[in-house]
Amino acid sequence: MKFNTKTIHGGQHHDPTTGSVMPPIFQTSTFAQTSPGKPIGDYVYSRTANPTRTALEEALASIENGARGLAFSSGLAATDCLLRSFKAGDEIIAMDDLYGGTYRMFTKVYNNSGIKFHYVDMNDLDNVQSLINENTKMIWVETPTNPIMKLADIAAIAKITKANNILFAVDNTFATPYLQNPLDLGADVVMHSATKYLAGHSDVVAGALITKTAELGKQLHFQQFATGATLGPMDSFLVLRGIKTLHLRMQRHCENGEKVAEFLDQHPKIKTVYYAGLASHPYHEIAKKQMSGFGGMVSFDFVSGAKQDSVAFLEKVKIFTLAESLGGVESLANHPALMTHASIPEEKRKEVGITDDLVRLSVGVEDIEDLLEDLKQALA
Ligand code: P1T
Repeated sequence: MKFNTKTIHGGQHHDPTTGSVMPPIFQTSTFAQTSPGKPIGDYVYSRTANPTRTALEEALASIENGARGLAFSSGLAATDCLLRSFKAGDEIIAMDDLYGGTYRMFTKVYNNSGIKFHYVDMNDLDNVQSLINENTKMIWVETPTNPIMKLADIAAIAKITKANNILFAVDNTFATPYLQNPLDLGADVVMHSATKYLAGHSDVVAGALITKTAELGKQLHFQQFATGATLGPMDSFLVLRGIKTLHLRMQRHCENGEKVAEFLDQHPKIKTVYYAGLASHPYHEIAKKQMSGFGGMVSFDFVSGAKQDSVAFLEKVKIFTLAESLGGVESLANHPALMTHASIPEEKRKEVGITDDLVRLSVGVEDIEDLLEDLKQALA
C-alpha cells in the first residue's frame, strides 16, 4: 500500500464478530478466562494489550514502516519508556534544540539517575563523532526541532550509529510520517507526540514509539507493560481516527505553512523566519533531501528584538489561538520562552536562538486569506 492508503487501511481489519468497519472502543480493563491462565481470546488485561490500542499500534507501525508500534499516555511517556532501557554511566548524545519537556526529562529526571547527556548542533557531524565513546548508547534527534526548526541529516547519523552499534531514535513529531520516514533512513526507533499531527484535532494527549525491528519492539513493550504508561481505549480510538486524515491535513498544513512563512519573510517588522521551506533556511538542502514537504510549523522573531512586541502580537491574534501544543486543524500561536520552553535555562535558550521575542506558529488548515489577514492585523 502507498502512504495515503496506509493511513486508512494500514494494519486494520473489520471486527470479526460484528463486521464493524471501524474498530470498536473496547472500554474494558480485563478479559474473561475459561480456566486459570486460559483467556477466551488473545487479551488478558488492558495494561498489557487492548484491542482498540492494538488497532492503533498496527496503524502506527504501518505508516512509519516499522515492525511494531506502541501507544502511550503522552509523548513524554513514550520517551520515558525508551530511556528506561539505559542505566547509570550510559551516555546519550542529543540535539541542542529540543522540546522543553524532553530537555526537562533528560536534565532533571534521567541526569539524576546517572545517565550523561551531551547536547550538540548536529549540522557538523564531527561534533557527534567526537563525543562517541564506549559508554555512548543512543543518539536522540528531533528533526525539525521545536521551536528553531533545526534539522539533522538522518541518513548520515544512521551511518555513524550503525558503525558504532548505538541506538538511533528520532522524534518525528513535527515532520510526521507523511513528510519523513526515519526508519527507512536508518533510524532504529521513531517517537511521536501523537497529541499533535497524528491525532490532529487537539482533543487528546498521546504518544507513540515505532521500532524498526520486532525484537526492539518486544523489549520496549516489556518496559511499557511493566511500568504502565499505556493509552486508554477511547484515546486510542481518537488517535486512530485522526491518522485516517493525516495525509489530507498535512497537505494543507504544508501549503498554508509555506504561505505564512513567505508572508512573514517579507514583513518589515520580522527579522528571521525559521521554516525549512525557505531557500534561505540553513537546513533547506537537508530538508529537500529527507522530507517530501516542509510542514506547518513556523517560528519568527522581531527586528526590534523586543519581548513586548511578541507579547503584543500574541495578545492581538484572533484566528490563531494563543496556546501551547501544535499540529491540530486549528491555528495556534505560542511564546516558547514564556510557555513551552520555559523549563530550559535562559542562557541555554539564548544559545540556540530561543530569544524572548521568538514566536512559534502552528499553521492550521483554515483558509489562508483569513490566516494572513489575522497575522497582518496583529503585526500592525
Ligand atoms: O505533550 P506530549 O504528548 O507529552 O509530547 C511531548 C513532545 C515531544 N516532542 C515534541 C517535538 C513535542 O513538541 C512535544 C510536546 N510539545 C508541546 C506540547 C509544545 O507545545 O511544543
